[in-house]
Amino acid sequence: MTYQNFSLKQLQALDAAHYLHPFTDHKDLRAAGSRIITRADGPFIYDSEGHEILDGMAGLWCVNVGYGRDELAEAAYAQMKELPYYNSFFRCATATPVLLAKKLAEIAPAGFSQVFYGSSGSEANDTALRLVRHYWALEGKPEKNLVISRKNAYHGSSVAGTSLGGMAGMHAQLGGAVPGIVHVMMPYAYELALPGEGDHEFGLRAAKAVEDAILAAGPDKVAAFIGEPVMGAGGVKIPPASYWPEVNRICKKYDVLVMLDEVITGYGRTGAWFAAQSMGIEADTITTAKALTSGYQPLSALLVGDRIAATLVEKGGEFYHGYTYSGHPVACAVALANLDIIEREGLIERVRDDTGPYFIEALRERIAGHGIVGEVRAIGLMGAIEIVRDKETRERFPGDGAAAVVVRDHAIAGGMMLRATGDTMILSPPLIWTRETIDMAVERIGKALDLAETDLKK
Ligand code: PXG
Repeated sequence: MTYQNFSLKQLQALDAAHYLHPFTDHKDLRAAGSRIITRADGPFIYDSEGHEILDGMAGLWCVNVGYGRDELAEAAYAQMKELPYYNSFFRCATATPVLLAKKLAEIAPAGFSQVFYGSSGSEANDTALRLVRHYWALEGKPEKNLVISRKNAYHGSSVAGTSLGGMAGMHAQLGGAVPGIVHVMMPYAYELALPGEGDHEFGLRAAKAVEDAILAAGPDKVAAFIGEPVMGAGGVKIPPASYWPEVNRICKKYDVLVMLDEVITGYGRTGAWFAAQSMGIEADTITTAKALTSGYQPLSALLVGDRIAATLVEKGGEFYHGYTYSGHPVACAVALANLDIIEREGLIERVRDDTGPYFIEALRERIAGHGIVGEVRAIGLMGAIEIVRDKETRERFPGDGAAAVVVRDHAIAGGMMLRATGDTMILSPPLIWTRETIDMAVERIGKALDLAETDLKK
């Protein structure tokens, strides 16, 4: 049964009848009908009607090596033929996750030599939460179990992921978060800096909120701080340079662990394997998923720092945690082939030295001056465009994010896929983008902004 036998209308009817999509208003979707994406190649996706769309989001922040990589399909095929599955429980292992763990230890920041696998970022953050609490219990401090996070953080959609995250709408539907998680202000200068407050001072103040939360609870009650190096789903919020060093200093001072969520930033996005390296952040766990396989297979890897790993090994006792697909051999085979492509094609160096600097320059020179753009910002190949009614006062359009949806819809109609988060447009393209692809994207975004401005200022 292939989709070619179905018209778009038929597929949309079946979709409406049977498929509950993630993060979707199901009533709204049934009125609009889904766009059906049928194939993809390099930086482009194609829908059932043959429209070619430049994918400014790398799927959902994941397809770092771009589409159409036969090599990854072949790695999966070969592994499936040889051994499609066996578990890593009961003193067993398969070879592929072992070899991938060795590779991850080589590319990870110093002090990370162990890995725990899952199938998604949410699962990896569940693991991270349970692991840091287990760590303190093994150290004889089970009461040191509070985790500090940030408002608007995104750490996944499982119960623990939602609880760790700071999305108000998600919490409202949770009906009871995992206890022992508190949320402090995010390091988002564009909206939260006080009049006259510079970026540097703002970054220190946002970090001080972490210290205040530690002191409010008592340092002997606080297990860890969790944060994305750059808040992704929350709107590519890049903290001031003063923020992370100060958070690190504070966490060290009170012996609070740092759980770094690199589900988006991991595997090249910021111009280094990990943002821990490009941004100089010290961490005890690093959550990774998405671009580990460039989205060709579901896989997550929680990188576990030596401090925690040493305690697990020395103290022993079973850590009652794991998933059927922890260390899935097919997903791990694809990850190995994917990391090989990233390395062989020098994609990280390209982002660091060429396309990353070109990307921010293109946004600054050709987008920042637009009448409805309040700010552009980027790190590596991850960027944001703030949509405002008034550039000077930073006043937003009415409708809480409705304006960004207008921009997005014009962009997609003009062959450019990007995301709208609140009043922010976000971009996180495949790392295979060249200067020419960036030019194409910026031109299409500029046109979408023009059309949106006309609509919005009517
Ligand atoms: N941490 C971070 C930082 C993420 O961005 C997760 C954890 C959870 O990963 P899984 O694989 O469980 O989805 C994510 C996921 C969006 C969007 O709208 C972002 C994510 C997922 C879905 C939508 O930008 N990020």
